[in-house]
Formats: sequence, C-alpha cells, structure tokens
Amino acid sequence: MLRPQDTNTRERKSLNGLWELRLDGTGAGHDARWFAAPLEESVAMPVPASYNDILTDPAARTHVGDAWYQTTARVPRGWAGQRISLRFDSATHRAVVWVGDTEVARHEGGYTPFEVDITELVTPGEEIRVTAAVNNELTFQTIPPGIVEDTPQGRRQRYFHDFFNYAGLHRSVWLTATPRTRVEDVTVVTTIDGTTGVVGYDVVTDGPEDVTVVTVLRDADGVEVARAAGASSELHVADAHLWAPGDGYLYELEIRLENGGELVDSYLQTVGIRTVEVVGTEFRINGEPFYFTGFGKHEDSPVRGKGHDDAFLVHDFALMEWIGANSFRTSHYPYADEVYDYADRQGIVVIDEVAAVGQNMGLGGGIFGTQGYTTFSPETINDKSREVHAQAIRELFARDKNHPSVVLWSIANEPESDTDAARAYFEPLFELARSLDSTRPIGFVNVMLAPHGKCQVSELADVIMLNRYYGWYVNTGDLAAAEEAWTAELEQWAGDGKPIIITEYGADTMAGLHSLHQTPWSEEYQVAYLEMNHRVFDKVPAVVGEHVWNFADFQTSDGVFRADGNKKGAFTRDRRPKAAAHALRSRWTARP
Ligand code: GCB
Repeated sequence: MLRPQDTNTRERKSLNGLWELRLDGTGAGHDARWFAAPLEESVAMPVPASYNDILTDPAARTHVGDAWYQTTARVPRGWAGQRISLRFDSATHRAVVWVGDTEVARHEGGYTPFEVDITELVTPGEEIRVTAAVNNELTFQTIPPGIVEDTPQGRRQRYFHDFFNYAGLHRSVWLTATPRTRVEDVTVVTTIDGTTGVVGYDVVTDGPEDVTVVTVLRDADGVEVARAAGASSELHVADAHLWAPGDGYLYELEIRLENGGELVDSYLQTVGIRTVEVVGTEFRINGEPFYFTGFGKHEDSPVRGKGHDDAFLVHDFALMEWIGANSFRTSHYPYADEVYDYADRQGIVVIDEVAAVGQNMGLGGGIFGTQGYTTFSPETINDKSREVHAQAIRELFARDKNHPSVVLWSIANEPESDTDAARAYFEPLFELARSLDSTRPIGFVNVMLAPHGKCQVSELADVIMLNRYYGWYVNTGDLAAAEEAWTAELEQWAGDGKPIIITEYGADTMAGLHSLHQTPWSEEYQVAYLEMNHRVFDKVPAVVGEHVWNFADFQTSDGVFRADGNKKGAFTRDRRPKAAAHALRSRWTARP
C-alpha cells in the first residue's frame, strides 16, 4: 500500500480536524446502525489524537469498547474518472468503517494503515459521511494482548505492557485520488559497488491500461542521475552520495507509468543508498561499524496521548540531536509514517518494532510477578494469536521496507522466551520475517527473566537485544552489586559472537528530587545508574549500542510503582532535561 501523495497524477485530501465522537461501551451502536445517520449525543473530537485525555470525563479515560467517530467530507469535483480511496494511517486497535450506509473496511491492529477503494460509492463534488467504530479491547488474540474483565463496577481492560492503552484515530485520515491504472507498490533495495550506488527496484502496477514503467532517479537538487525502464530493474549512480547516520541524504525515484508516451501515473519514492549487515559482533552500515546511541521512545505527550503531532516530532528530534543520540527504537509499536520520513531526512537510525509487547505472564506493567496465566497455551496466546502477530509483521514490513533509516526489525518486546512453547511460537515468525526481508537483520528484545543459557529464542536472532535493570528492579540502590552481576551476565552473552544492543536500561527519576546519597528516584541516582551501566558496556566489545529507557517520561496504567506514569525519561513528559540528559550529552557528543 503506497502513501497518499500529490503528484502530476495523484491528489490527496486530509480529513483531519474535528470529528464527532460517541463512546459505546456495550456495542449498541452496531445494532442501532449509528453509521446510518448523523451521530447523536456526540462531542467534538480532534483527529489525530487519543480520545482518552481530551475531555474531563473519567469515563472517556478508562473507556472499554467502541468509540464511534464520524465526519462529513466533500469529494473534490475534479476527481471524476479517478480511483478514489479512503485511508486511515491508523485506528487503535481495530476499526469497522462505513461510507454512508455501506460498510467498506475492517482492520485489525492499531498501528498500521489500511485503505479501501470507494470509487463506486461516491460522486465527485458531493458530500459523503464517513463513520468509524474504533475498538480498543485487547484479548489474548490481539497484538498486544490483554484481558477484558467483567466486574461489578463494569468492564475493565487489563494488559501486560507498561504504557497507557491510548486509543482512537491517532494518525491522519485521507481521501486519495489516483488514476485507475496506477503504481500499486514499489520495493527498493540498495547496494554499493565501489563508489557506485546501485538502486534495485520492483514495481507492481494495477488497472486496465497497458502501460510501460519508466523510472527516473534524481538527486537532492532535482538533477536526474539515472533512468531505467521496466517494472523491475537497477539504476546505477556514479559517485553516489550515501545515506549514513547523521547524513540523511535522499534521492528521489519517480516511477512513471506511460502509455504511448503519455503519462498515466507518477509516484515519488525517496531513496537512501546504504547497506546494512551483521559481521561477527559488528553491526555495519555502509561497511562501517555502527554504535547505537539513543533511546527507546514512545508516542506519548500530554493531552493528545498517542496522537501524532508534527511539533513533538520535530522537537523530539531536535532534543535527540542536542543530546548526541544517533538512533532510537520505536518501542513498542510502529510509529506514524511521518516519524520515519523525518528519520530518513535527519539521518537518524531506527529499530522498527512490531506491537508484540506483553506476551509474558511473568511480567505486568514492567514489574516481575505472575499474572496468573500460562503465556503460550491453547487458551491464551495461541495459534490464532500467532496468525495476528504474523499479519502485524507483514503489515509493518510492507509499510516501512523502503525507509533507509530502518536498519533492524524487532518482532517482539520481552516475550516469554525461556520455554519450549515460546520457541515453537517464535520459530515460524522468524522464518516469515526472513522471507519478507533478507536485507535487514532481524531480532527481538530479550527480558531479564530469560538470561543467557535459558533463553531459547535468541539463537534465532541476528542481533542480541537486551533490556536490563540491574540497579533498579534488582540490586535496587546497590550499584556496586549491580555492576558485578550485570558484567557477569553481559560477558556470557558476548560469548555468542553476535552484536549486542542494550535496548533498555533506566531508573525512574522524579525531576527535581535531589539527594547527597545514592537514593533511587533522585536525579543523582539516575546519573550514577547510567554511569555504572556505561562502565559495564565499555568493557564488552560485543556491545554495539546503548538505548536508555526512556527518552521522556510517559503515561502508564495506574499502579503503586508508577507516579503519574513511568518516570525513567531523560526528559520529563513536557521535554525538560533531567540531570541525566546532561550526563548523556557529555558522553554521546564526545563520541567520534
Ligand atoms: C521494560 C519494558 C518497558 C517498561 C520498562 C520499565 O522492560 O520493555 O516497556 O516501561 O521495562 O520501565 O519497567
């Protein structure tokens, strides 16, 4: 599925703005056909945004069930004869969509886009009513998993991951017009041959007309540097300007469909020429060893929750540049398309993660302890769950395959991985991921409960990714003991001969809390904790990256161990630096 674009042959219209919203905890709206008329008893709701924190009503914050969104839009009158589609960049966690009275789409998974051809249902120049029933329920058969409990006080959503279950239309909604004969998909793979950049591409077309494919590659100044013909071919760029960390140089590939010299469709694909490979314990980009500095992030901000916001996008990247971060992980789900576009442009490296988080009944909200279920079983996370997980992998890879910033896939965060059942669950998912993309390394993020020697899934991965909290959840306040235990474990992993990225290490810290002593929750402790970790990493050459947990404080579900959310940010939720941010800046900006 291609991105909505304005080109010589394509147009898009944003449906962002104020929609009508009505919450429906009982599912009554389907039977009552709420899609068939203007929504009653509705309130105004911005799109994109999570609906949870916008209003003052506590019922919206903890709502479980459907959230009915509705808007009207006029189809541009100039779109007659075009193929008209409706696209949601995301609907968390699933949606049923109607245009007028007609159901047009159903989509499962809260962080990837879906689109539907509505040409036959609309008349250019006329207004349409668009309704989406967006459901936020998590079960053992969803990604991520959860349980809806019926209590005397009503339905309650439980989940096993440590971030608030924000829901709604978190990203843009579009009407798009393309020619009926059109570019349907493109895959770009780049390699480097000496100083020549090789851009391989594969174009899929659809539609009634007989067309030929012509591709034109232009540099950042718009100067044509290569041209080819055919749906599948290679372009050669002499003295290529490579895409590299810190140097987000992008070419633009125009894919032209032509019929007798006439332009039928034109789609623009940005291209960064770079290679990624794992060699021994090195993670190489363009043949050079790369060391990741940065964070696990969240899409999270006050008021808008997980709603995408360009102001926070640009501000967060500015803070990452200030602090010397060259990379981040999209913990724990695919982020908005705009984030990857901007990472491409800024030369920021991305570990792209599937929303498979919380598949571990030994953990809840970041805390060890049994959740009272068996993780993988016919009654809990089962074959059906794995099929949903597989689809989430397919959709993520299809969406993000052409981003040069994406150098590594993470297919799960902290699943149970020390049992035969876990191994059986993950083996086919690794096979699937490899069949979809042979150009990038593939891994998953290992949890402390499955240390070296116990983890049965790590051997399937190209890169070892470890989340470890020595000095926080274990050896709390005792950094000397933490350092010894952490060093011992890390040295065991180093023996596997693979690159190791520390994908999480962090300590909750209340901004403004100070202490003379090594007191957990103080700003001084966070700094000392990070310094201890860095001493450990610097002793182990196989460590090729450090991602602090987290970039910023973020909202979670309620719990006695969370004070208005998780406080492990180097920045507060409103992006003010804690002492740790200055300490990280000293370390990271001193790197060559
Ligand atoms: C983890 C999880 C992350 C939590 C973090 C914590 O291991 O991957 O989602 O937020 O720990 O702070 O407990």
